[in-house]
Amino acid sequence: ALPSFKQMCAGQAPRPEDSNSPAALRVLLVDDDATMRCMLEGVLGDSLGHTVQSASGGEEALAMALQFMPQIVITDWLMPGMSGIELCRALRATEWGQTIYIIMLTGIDTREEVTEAFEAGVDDFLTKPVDLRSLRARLRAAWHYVQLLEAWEKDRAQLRQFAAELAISNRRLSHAAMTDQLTGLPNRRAGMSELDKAWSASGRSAQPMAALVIDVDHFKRINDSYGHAVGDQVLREVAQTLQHSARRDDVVCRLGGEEFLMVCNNTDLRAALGAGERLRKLVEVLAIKVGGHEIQLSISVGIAARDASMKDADELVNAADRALYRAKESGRNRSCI
Ligand code: GH3
Ligand code: MG
Ligand code: MG
Ligand code: MG
Repeated sequence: ALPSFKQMCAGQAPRPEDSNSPAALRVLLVDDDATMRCMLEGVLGDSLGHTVQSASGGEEALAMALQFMPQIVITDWLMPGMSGIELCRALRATEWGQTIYIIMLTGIDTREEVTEAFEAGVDDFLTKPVDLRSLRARLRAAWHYVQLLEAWEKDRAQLRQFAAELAISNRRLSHAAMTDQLTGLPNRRAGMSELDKAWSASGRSAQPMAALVIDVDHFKRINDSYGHAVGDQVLREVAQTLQHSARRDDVVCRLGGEEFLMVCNNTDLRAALGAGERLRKLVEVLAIKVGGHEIQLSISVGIAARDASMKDADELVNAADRALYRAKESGRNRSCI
């Protein structure tokens, strides 16, 4: 015979508000027997202080579980419609149902059936008539499981957050490592990497490519006449002009000082010379206004296109450097190949 509701409530049940007792759990009760549901609701809810919902069958329980997200399911085995064991399998087949602590509470109790229940995924097995001392003891085990699970989920969420922040800061760092502080252009390292990429692509596609090395003429004079800060501003303006006039396929970087590199994909010597002259003329007509001064300047451009004699991208840049030297030697403000 089942103990009366009053008898059960008289038990020394730990309540969530006691500091040493389990916090309230979300418990879903599943039993086709209304008396049983009522009795367990009384014990678990009123007496132990858990949050309880109950269902009279497997299908109803499954639908409820989706809304209620129980931490513990206590289910009967034999019910009309979906049985407790089928409910258990259905829950375990979902992602959210994997971690629910399932207690089978049933009159069925042969050795094989107990095994079958565990095979279906239950975590604990209790037989009717329910012994409340045993139920409380097993709920304590369930509670420990829920605590560990929640701690683990919290750690995992923190770890995910940490990984996301790390990824953002890594992206920032690698962007900073590839960017020139003064001009915002790709720096030498980034430029050389673009050059290598372009070199490989042109090797694969058999398309031409070219490199332009650009140097501001008599830049030292600008620093000497107007100061370093004005010199910096002039470099920013020149960098912007170069970048804005570059085509989509071109990459402009600051090699250092007042020297820039433009990597031109799919560009032959003739087109590269056209590009160099265009840049040179753009800079020639610039009138940069800084600190009350209007500064005019020019650039020299050394140009080289990839040819069969070159074995790597360094040779291409060296050829462009030699062309730049010729441009300087022959009077500056010009493009040389
Ligand atoms: P040339 O026509 O032969 O290229 O003459 P130049 O004066 O431009 O060449 P040089 O290499 O003698 O001088 C380059 C100057 O650029 C010297 C250096 O102080 C200055 N410089 C290098 N980096 C920076 C920078 O970041 N900011 C400023 N303001 N000046 C820089
Ligand atoms: Mg039943
Ligand atoms: Mg210079
Ligand atoms: Mg220089």
